[in-house]
This record gives sequence, structure tokens and C-alpha cells, in this order.
Amino acid sequence: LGVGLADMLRKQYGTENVILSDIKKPPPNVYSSGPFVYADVLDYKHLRELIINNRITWLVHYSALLSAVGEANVALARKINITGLHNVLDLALEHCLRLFVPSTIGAFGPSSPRDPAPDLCVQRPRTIYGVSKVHGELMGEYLHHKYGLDFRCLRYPGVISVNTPPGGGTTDYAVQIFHDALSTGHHVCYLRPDTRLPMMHISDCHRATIEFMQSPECQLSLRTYNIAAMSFTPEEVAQEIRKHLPHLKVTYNPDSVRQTIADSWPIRFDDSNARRDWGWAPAFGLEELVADMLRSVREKRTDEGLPVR
Ligand code: AKB
Repeated sequence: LGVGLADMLRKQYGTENVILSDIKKPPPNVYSSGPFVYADVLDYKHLRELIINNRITWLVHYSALLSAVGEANVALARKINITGLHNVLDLALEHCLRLFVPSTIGAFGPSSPRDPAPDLCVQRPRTIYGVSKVHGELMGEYLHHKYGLDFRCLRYPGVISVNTPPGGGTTDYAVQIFHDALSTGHHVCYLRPDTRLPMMHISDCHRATIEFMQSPECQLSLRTYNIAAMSFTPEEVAQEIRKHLPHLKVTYNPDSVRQTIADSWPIRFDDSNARRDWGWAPAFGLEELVADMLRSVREKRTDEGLPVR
């Protein structure tokens, strides 16, 4: 997520004014596209040094273990998603930063309204990922109200991108299906065919984040907003892909961990507050998303010298 967002921000604010960071060595194109530094969210002193030495004013905090991988490693998820977030919150407060932290459809649970889930309702998620995200929403809002921290949070749907490989989430099938459609022509889906979840094209997600970060504070009636674009099931996305690749075969082999997570999440997001307060409007529906993903995955596979259907 971070690389694409940095590219968009660099176009508006200048290449040198946007610094990307990770604990992992990025691909060579990341080094050549602008400043990159090593940063570990668990290393408070080093983060402080980076903020001071680079005169940072905005911080976008993406580090987190996602829903399915978090369940497989709860201790690590707690460390990265909660301890890491506390470091970032403290530093943002100390240095008067504008802070963006994404939340997710995963911040809701089986007792939340599912169709649609509004911004304000019961939130009792059953994953460590969801618990950490609710904690982040509440901590950020608390620090905003008590000390004036400029905390901003969007609840993302499943984000679909060609450049971000599936990374331990519950919505990952909706990325993998495009790669499978263009390679083997066969996708084995770990969710039932009728599992409906909110989803969004990556470029809408980046644009929402930037537009929200740029909104004047006086326009924001909330600090945490749902954003929506579309909701679909595995069967529906497969049908849409078949309009381009009629031979796509999908078989269903539901995984109990991910199916249980998906069944506890909203089917649809109510994003009316985001639309009203800061003008949120998605550009991609299912049809546009599928056409764009097939084009981008095809291009990527061709560049990598891989066969394409
Ligand atoms: C996940 O599936 O865990 C994430 C999310 C919806 O937050 N993609």
C-alpha cells in the first residue's frame, strides 16, 4: 500500500518530501523512485530520530499483521499492531504530526450491524487484528479530544492491488483470483461462493487517503470514517472475470479460520458521513476493477517474462 500512496503524494508534494520506510529491503525501483529509510515501529528512539532529522510533519502508519496471519501469530500481532501503534501515537503527539492510521472492515464483529455497517455502532471483533484496530481508533480519538492530536483514520474495505501481493488477509482471494485467472486458469477459493465483503480498488483507496488527509479539520465531524466502493462475492467476481476469460474455473474449499472471520464482518459499509463531510466518491465499480486488474496483472506477468493466458 505504501509505495503507491508515496508515488501519488510525491506527484503533489515533490519526490524529496515523501519518505518511504520498511523493515524489509524493497525492490530496486523503490530506491530509485525517491527517499527510502529503514524504520522499525518497535524502535521508538530510532523513529524519533527519523522524525526530527527529516522534519516530518505527516505520518502514515501502515505497519500491521492482517486478520488471518494475526490469528496464526497473536503475540507478534499484539506487538506490531498495538505496541507499534503506541510508539507512533506518542511520537505524533510529541512532534505535532498529522497522523493517519488505517482501520478496516475487520474492526467490526458478529454483533455489529452487517448490511450496512455504519460509522458508529457496536464493535466487538473476534480477531486480534480487529481488536488492535478498534484499540487504535479509540486511542487516536482519545488523544485527539484530550490533547488535540490531529489523528485521522479510515476504515478500509478489502483493498485490491496488483502490486501488493496477498499478505495474510481474509480478502486476499480477491487479488489471487486475478493471478490464477491469467496463469493456470484455475482458482481454489478459501471462502464460500456467496461470501459478500466490501472491496475497493487500490487507486480509490490511495485517493481517499490523500483527500481525507488534505481536508481542513473544520470539515471533519468524525476522526474515523468508513469508506466504501463496492461489495461482491467470490462467485460474482469470477463471473465478471469470465466476461474476459470465459474458461476461468473456480473451486471452493472453505478454510474454517478465514470463513469464520469473513462471516463476522460487514457485508456492506455505510460511508455516507465520508461522502458528506469531505466529498468521498469512489471511481471504480466491479466492472472497472476487473478490467483494470486483468490489464495490470497481464502487463506485470509479461514484464516478468511469465506466460499469460
Ligand atoms: C484483511 O483481510 O485482513 C484485510 C482487511 C480487510 O483489513 N485485507
